[in-house]
Amino acid sequence: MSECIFCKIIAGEIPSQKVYENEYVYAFRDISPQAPVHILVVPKEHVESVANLSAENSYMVAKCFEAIAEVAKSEGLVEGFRVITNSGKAAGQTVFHLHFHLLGGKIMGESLI
Ligand code: DGP
Repeated sequence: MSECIFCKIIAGEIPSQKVYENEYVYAFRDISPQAPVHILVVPKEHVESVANLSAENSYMVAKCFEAIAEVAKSEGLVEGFRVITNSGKAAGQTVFHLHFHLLGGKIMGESLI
């Protein structure tokens, strides 16, 4: 059985506040929100981070971004939103299953792009 927290969330072994799901993608509210809307969008297939993407598995990034566009709309983020992914410890990645932070519901500063 996988020891990955996000694999367990996707499998329903750890509870989460699901906001979206399809064949490829699962999206749920971050446990420690950094903005009024803070949703994690993750591919169902386990890959550690952007550093582990290749021509074989990069389709999952497109699937995640298609989901992000839908979720941003359903969350009412019409004024804009930010998408962040951390790749590796030095970037602040703490869960080693590729994920995109969808942040919105407040005016974002210009720091850190
Ligand atoms: P990162 O630092 O980019 O690896 O982000 C990991 C995020 O995952 C962090 O914002 C907190 C969130 N997180 C960690 N464990 C859980 C959990 O069990 N449930 C939920 N909903 N979020 C979690």
